[in-house]
Amino acid sequence: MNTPENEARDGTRCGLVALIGRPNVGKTTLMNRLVGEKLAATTRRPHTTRNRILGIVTEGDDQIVLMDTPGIDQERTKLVNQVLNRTASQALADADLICFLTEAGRFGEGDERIEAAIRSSGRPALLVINKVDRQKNKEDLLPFIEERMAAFPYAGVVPIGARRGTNVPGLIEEIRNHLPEGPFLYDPDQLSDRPERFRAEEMIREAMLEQLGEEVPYSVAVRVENWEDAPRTAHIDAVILVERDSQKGIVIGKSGRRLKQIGQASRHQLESLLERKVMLNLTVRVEADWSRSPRALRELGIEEPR
Ligand SMILES: Nc1nc2c(ncn2[C@@H]2O[C@H](COP(=O)(O)OP(=O)(O)OP(=O)(O)O)[C@@H](O)[C@H]2O)c(=O)[nH]1
Ligand SMILES: [Mg+2]
Repeated sequence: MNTPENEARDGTRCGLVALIGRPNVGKTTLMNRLVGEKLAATTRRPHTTRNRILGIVTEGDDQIVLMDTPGIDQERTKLVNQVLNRTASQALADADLICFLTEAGRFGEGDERIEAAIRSSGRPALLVINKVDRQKNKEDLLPFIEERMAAFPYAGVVPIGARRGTNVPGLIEEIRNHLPEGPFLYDPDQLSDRPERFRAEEMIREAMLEQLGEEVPYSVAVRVENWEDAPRTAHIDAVILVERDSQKGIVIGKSGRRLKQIGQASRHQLESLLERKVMLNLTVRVEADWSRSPRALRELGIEEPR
């Protein structure tokens, strides 16, 4: 039937756009910025992102489906790392367009390896140079861009500052120019493939990682176990899963002070996400070696692709 609504949908463009790069280059910061909401945790530590998360940006007749991925890393001893790398590789294979994130002035061996993976994927790619605020002399970017263009035929090069949003509209424009024609994959109002519960877990995890710095390995997970919505308050029970008693002690801190701080910071974030009061009951539990167990990975939404 040719209703006005159907007609409006003719000529749409839609594509899967993978955000790929080393740990800590700012992929999730960029996704949150592009979508305009905090969908997932970002921290100053590497290995913050643990699964593929979709962020959806719909503008006019264009829909950009962003795939945030775990940073690609060399260390492959732990199952959790292997799964992370595979998740990122799968995103490469699925993408219509790749945004390869690098840091201004910091292109190393890890980046070269990723560039090689992009080459063998055969997909078109944009070189996105993030953290330009850190680059004192912007002219220094020019020889770098020349070098990269000589190494790989990027479809475009876009310097940005994801944290402050510098040139992010320019990046959106560039991505839109490379979208294939096709129908929208998601409802135009939808921002992510993840439910609110996941976003809540991410906020608690972010608060925890920020509070703990390097003291606890990233194999710490958060699980929301119960969630009840009252008219103006959400009651949320969440547990922080750690692998060892010693880690439990670190998270709880002296006379419970750490856990209290994590709880306060998370509650604050959750209240602005949910736009209502939040009663958060946060506990810590030891679940030995969860990061080595495929079952636990699946339970936590860290899929193990074939
Ligand atoms: N100076 C500066 N810092 C930034 C910028 N964008 C992101 N960052 C910071 O870089 C750090 C890492 O950001 P994330 O978004 O978590 O990085 P990621 O690539 O998703 O990292 P993984 O998930 O671990 O792979 C955070 O402290 C961000 O605030 C930027 O434009 N400028
Ligand atoms: Mg991330």
